[in-house]
Amino acid sequence: TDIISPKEQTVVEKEGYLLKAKIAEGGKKLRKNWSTSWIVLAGGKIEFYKESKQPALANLKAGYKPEWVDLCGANIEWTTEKSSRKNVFQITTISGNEFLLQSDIDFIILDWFHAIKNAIDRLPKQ
Ligand code: I3P
Repeated sequence: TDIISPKEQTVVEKEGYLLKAKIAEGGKKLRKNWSTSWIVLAGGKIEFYKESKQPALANLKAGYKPEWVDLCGANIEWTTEKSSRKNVFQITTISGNEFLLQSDIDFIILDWFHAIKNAIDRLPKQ
């Protein structure tokens, strides 16, 4: 169709499945709940979709808004303390939201770490 979401006009730098757990909101600790998420890195932010991109696009037409993270001023670091899983890194936003992302596959999580770190480093710091 000719229907193009404004979102789709930003360049998608990377997308794919990772395990995600949000562990804090506005600095307040949340109960950890890992789930598979379709993750889209684009336009200085990360969007988290519950399903694959196709159902997600159908959702967009219905006005579905994915959860998203503003990477401006965010911090990214590997952590071995916040999970018993391997290959976990944490993203902390300026607003005090904390997310863990994980993949058992080394090159997948490494690619994601570097893509997100590069995106953060290209953005203004505040
Ligand atoms: C949590 C669940 C998580 C685990 C977390 C548990 O239990 O098992 O998978 O995190 O460990 O508390 P529940 O489902 O009862 O909330 P990891 O898989 O990342 O280790 P934690 O409390 O040490 O964070």
